[in-house]
Amino acid sequence: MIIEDVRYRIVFDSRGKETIECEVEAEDFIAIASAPSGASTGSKEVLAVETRRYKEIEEKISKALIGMSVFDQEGVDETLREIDGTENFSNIGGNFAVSASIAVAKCASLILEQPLCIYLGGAFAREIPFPLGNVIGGGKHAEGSTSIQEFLVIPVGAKSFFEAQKINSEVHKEVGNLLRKRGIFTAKGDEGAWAAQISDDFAFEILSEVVDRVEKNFGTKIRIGIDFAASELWNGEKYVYGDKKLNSDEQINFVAELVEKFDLFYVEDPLHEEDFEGFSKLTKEVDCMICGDDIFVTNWKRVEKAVRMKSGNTLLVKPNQIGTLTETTKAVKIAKRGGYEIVVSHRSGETEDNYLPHLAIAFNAKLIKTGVVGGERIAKLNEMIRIEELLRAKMVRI
Ligand code: 2PG
Ligand code: MG
Repeated sequence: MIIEDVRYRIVFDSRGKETIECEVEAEDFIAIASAPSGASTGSKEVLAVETRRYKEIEEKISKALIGMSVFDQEGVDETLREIDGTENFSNIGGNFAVSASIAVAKCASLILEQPLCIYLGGAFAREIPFPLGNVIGGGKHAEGSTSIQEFLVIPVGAKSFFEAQKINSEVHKEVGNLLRKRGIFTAKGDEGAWAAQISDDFAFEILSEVVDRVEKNFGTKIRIGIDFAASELWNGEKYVYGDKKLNSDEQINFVAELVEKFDLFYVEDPLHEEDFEGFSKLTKEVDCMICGDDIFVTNWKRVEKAVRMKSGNTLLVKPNQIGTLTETTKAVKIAKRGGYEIVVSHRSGETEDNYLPHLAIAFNAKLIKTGVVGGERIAKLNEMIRIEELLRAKMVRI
């Protein structure tokens, strides 16, 4: 069962930007995986290299991987690291590495005629994560809209993934209707969330009103979450929200107040990417999922530090932040051992690839963050509906 060929091609992502996909061939099976891309990236993420270098990199990677066992995921990932030779994949690119790493796993699961989630360790998976739906967005995903990057909803009372996604879609639609009714022009940001020239306070007001209404209609509890993407708000000294500027302690108080006022279920990147101490302080203060994205960048060394310092209680998992499935899995294991919850996440620039829900099942994630609308987001949500049917799984207890 050896890898017979590894090929790359340039394709496009949901922002219309070039990205690469990798094709791995073994035993007459061909698997394809592509690399997503972020807009609010952490500075410690591995780097994506330019797509125009694909022929040269294809030659390097295929030379190294052809002849290896398609089932030797760790060996493949170590080889990708070796031929790159840098800490941040600046040589062959995290985008080339992650697409090869995932395509190899997909190819192995095809040969075994197993769903990817089962191949990756989900044989005992009987739980489906809740969808974390982005309904109002700003920051780097829609400049001119809210300062907070994402206003999210979690239908914590839903009985199935299908029902949960139905509720998230309804909230999304109703938020759009309410904004229009109030005479506010809206468009969609990179992840399909509503973008409008409104303040964060107003976004909370609109969202709370809609959540109350949809909760009543469905008879199902819905909670709110946010992604501050605070590194983008941090100017080196303060967090900048238009005219308002907050220092670290003020930001912690502000976040704690929001958690209290809106009964927030989930807060991502409330502080900038180097503030492990701030994460630790806030986590102690609030009863809420405090999730690290830019601060952890799916890097097990940073997760180890976080666990040691009790910085946050939830790990955001984005394989392209670290470049290989093996290292992604290692970060997840360390986080879980430290008592952290797992949230598997898309990027703002995505393709139609649908491996993400498989990872969420294999890692027994509590939430999957993959938007609410838009073809590239729906590709993942619909795949989770298929997985739910296949596993006859129940929602994670929340
Ligand atoms: C985030 C992500 C996805 P990006 O900040 O969590 O929502 O955005 O891919 O732009 O980093
Ligand atoms: Mg984030």
